[in-house]
Amino acid sequence: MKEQKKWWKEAVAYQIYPRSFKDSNGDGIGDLRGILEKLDYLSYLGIDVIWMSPIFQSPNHDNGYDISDYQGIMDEFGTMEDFELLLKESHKRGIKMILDLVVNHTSDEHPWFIKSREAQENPYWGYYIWKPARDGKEPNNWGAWFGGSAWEYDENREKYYFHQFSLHQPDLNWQNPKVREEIFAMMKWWLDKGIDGFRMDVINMISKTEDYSDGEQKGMYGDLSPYCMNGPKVHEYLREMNEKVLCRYDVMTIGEAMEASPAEAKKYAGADRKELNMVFQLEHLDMGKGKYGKWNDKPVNLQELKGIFNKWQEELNGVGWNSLCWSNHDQPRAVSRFGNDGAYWAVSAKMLATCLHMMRGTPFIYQGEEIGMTNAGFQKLEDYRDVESIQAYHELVKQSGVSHEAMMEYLKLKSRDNARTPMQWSEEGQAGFTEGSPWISVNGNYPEINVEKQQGEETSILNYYRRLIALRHDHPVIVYGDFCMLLEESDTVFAYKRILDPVKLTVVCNFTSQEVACSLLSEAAPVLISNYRDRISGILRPYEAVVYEETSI
Ligand code: TEU
Ligand code: CA
Repeated sequence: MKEQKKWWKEAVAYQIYPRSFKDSNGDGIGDLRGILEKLDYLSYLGIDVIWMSPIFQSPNHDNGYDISDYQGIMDEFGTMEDFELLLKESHKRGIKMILDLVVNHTSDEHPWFIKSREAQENPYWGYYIWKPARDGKEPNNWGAWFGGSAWEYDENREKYYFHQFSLHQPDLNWQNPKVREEIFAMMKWWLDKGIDGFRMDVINMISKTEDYSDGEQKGMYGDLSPYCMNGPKVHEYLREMNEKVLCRYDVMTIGEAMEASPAEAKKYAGADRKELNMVFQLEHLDMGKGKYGKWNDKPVNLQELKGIFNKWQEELNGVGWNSLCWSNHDQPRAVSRFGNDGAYWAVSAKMLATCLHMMRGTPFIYQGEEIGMTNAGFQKLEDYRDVESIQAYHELVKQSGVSHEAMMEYLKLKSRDNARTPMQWSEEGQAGFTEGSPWISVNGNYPEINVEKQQGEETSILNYYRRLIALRHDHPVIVYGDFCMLLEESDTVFAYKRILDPVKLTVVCNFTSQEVACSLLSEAAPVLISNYRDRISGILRPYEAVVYEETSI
């Protein structure tokens, strides 16, 4: 089937976590003026779209994913004028801007929730999910994603409200048409300001089943996923959103869809479904869960990783569109997790980039990935800022008997704060991120790993990303070619073909720190890009990646 051409299929996106990107006024917190200062850097990198994590008013229990005013800019980030200027300046450079739409829940300081918890009945009572106690306790055993029960008692209403995330993030009641109307109006307001789309936070969790019975016991609490993920009305709501809002604009929409299968993804992002353009499937990032969920030190299993990518590439072929990412603000750093942040740091970062950027789908680069930023390396619990990490520490160490040492190791490997240390701009103090004291410590390796240094080195990771991005823009096969896995059985090499007649790409990546023999290496085929300067016949060196481009006549 011939793929329909769309700008968002041809784009490379870049995710900014504003709090940690660039501080313009010395208060230690990144802000919109800081992003403005770095727009020329993003132009130089060559990306087409910026996705900004939430910039709205928020008490910041979850760094902006708890919104108290959807139409106001967070004071620490700047003003609406700053935003308008940033949008204008981005557009001037041909860069589009998408915002984070967080509408599964609001902050508990949102005026809707403040009204909703009043004792006196009012229209906002029905904006959130309230249930009476069961035997004087929580309505059921569901546990929240960030630890603890998913229910919080409110004395005014003498009921419990439901929150899938922290207790400061009550879930909105999407069943209420008024709630949907408010959200749709807010979306239009932003789109009319000229933004180019939305990344939709946990959008597959907005519809809950009617069934509020206990979930399967997992650790201390019951599992709420079957009751809240891909719920009965989620597609109805998204079609309504599309019909009332999205279809009127030429925008890019990506729904975050945790634990969604390709079959589900086809419903959210099927070309004919009139819902979203694509989803963030996080299956490869969710790999390796154990008894305590993601909190463990299991190594990455390459076979499993390949299997997941293969499945998504194949199943969405011709019917939906993939997004591609190695990490985001919720994940460890890609090079630390999937590559090697020691001896093979640069070469493995480039290999990972090659492997992802040559696949079919829209790539998302998470800030700092393009210079190979690594995990934070925090030694003390006090270094962490993330609500999920801190709550998990307390729950697992104090209540489940995990040792302090083990948990500190798990945090080093998996904490979301690994991705949230300040962007490393230069070798100046605080990595050139701030002139003050940063809200979270900078990674101590900034004198070696920073933008300024890599701008000056032809063979840097940064310059390699620039080439990959440019290649996607010039080579339709990278965007629209069919995907076909090669060497499926190999547990060292990740290889695939991309075909758009008459052009064929062969992508070969060694995921190990060993030399491996590989039958796909060719002496004759022209090399499109590689992270090694030369080639050894029949052998891939540690983390070597090579892409061949052949044209049949
Ligand atoms: O993330 C969805 C989500 O469930 C993540 O919290 C994920 O489970 C976890 O981070 C992996 O350890 C979105 C946002 O991306 C995240 O930053 C928010 O905290 C969350 O929703 C609530 O809005
Ligand atoms: Ca600031």
